[in-house]
Formats: sequence, C-alpha cells, structure tokens
Amino acid sequence: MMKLYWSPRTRSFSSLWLMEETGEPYERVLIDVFKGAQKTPEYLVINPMGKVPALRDGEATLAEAAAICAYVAERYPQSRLAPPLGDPLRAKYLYWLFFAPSCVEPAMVQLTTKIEMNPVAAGWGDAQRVFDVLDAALQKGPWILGETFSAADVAIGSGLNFAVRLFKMAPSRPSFERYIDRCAARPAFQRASAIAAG
Ligand SMILES: N[C@@H](CCC(=O)N[C@@H](CS)C(=O)NCC(=O)O)C(=O)O
Repeated sequence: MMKLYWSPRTRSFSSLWLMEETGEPYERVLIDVFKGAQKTPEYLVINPMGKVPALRDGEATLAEAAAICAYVAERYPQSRLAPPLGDPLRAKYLYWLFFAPSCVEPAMVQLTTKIEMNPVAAGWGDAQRVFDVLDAALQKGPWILGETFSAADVAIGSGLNFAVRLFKMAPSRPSFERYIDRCAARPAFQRASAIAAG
C-alpha cells in the first residue's frame, strides 16, 4: 500500500486529494511541519528537501507534488487520471502538470514577495502573464483539458486554491473562482478537506 507523508494546511493537500481521487487504499503518515518533523533524519531519507508531500510505494520513494501526480496517475491507470500514451490530450496534460510547479508556483511566490525579476531571465516569465494564460485556459472548462478531469487539475486546482483562496497570494479572477468551486465540489476534494481538517 502506498504511504503518503503529509501535513495539514500545506501543499501536501494536492497529494491527499489525488489519493482520494484514485479510490485506492493508502496510508497517511503525518509529518507535522509546524513541529519540524520534516527535518528528522528518518524523513530526510524519504525527501532530502525536508518538505511535504512525499510518497513511498514499496521500495520507491518520491517527492514534489506534481511528480506525485504523474506517478500515481500512471500506477493506477484504472483511475483515469491521465490521458494514456498516444492520446493527443496527453500533450496538454503534461503541459499543465509542469505548468503548475514551473510557472504558477514561482509566480505566486513572486507576487507575495514583490521581488522584481527580469521576465526574460525568469523561467516563468512574468507573474501577470502566468495568471493571464491560466485565465484564458480556464474560460471554457469545466477542466483544464476541457471535458476530461485529470491529475493536471489536481496540480493546477490545488495550486490555485492555495494561492488564490486559502493564502491570498495571487489576485483572484472569475474563472479561477468558478474552477476552484468545481474542484471543491468533487467528492474526493471534500474527503481530503475533511481529513486535513482533522
Ligand atoms: N516543491 C515542493 C514544495 C513543497 C513545500 O513547499 N512544502 C512546504 C509546505 S507548503 C513544506 O514542507 N515546508 C516545510 C519546510 O520547508 O520546512 C512540492 O511541490 O511538493
């Protein structure tokens, strides 16, 4: 059974939501980041970055929320969380899965810290454009790939929920609110929220 290392009110919500979407059994291991549990030698073996989330699957361990999305979606193809190899939707699936940590995450940190960056030097360009691109992609919906829900929605949806709704790190837009509402209406999201609330 997979083991998910997580902590409430952190980015590990995405992995919690993801595991709930699979419907597969998994064990939750609480790593209380507010008590420093992520820096113990035992945990650093699992994630040398000393952050949550992380996942153990037998002998395999990995961290990084988006990588966990990709791994779990492939391990449980029956959960239909990723377009299969050869499906043209897979291109956009991978694009948005990588867009979450590569562009949304640094953009929200940049907005919060107000650090000026040269948009040519910064891999994510400029924060405003990141959110404009996401806004345009979410106009139609219901999901980031259109009609198909996928693990990319877990990565993008939990990133937006974290940045826009929970921690107000990035300005909201009507498309973001509608999208977060749709994500939050999913039974798996609600189960994850209940678990996180204790
Ligand atoms: N790049 C990581 C970021 C994970 C992350 O920032 N986790 C935070 C909680 S939101 C953490 O564990 N912080 C504890 C610490 O840095 O000591 C991912 O996407 O999974």
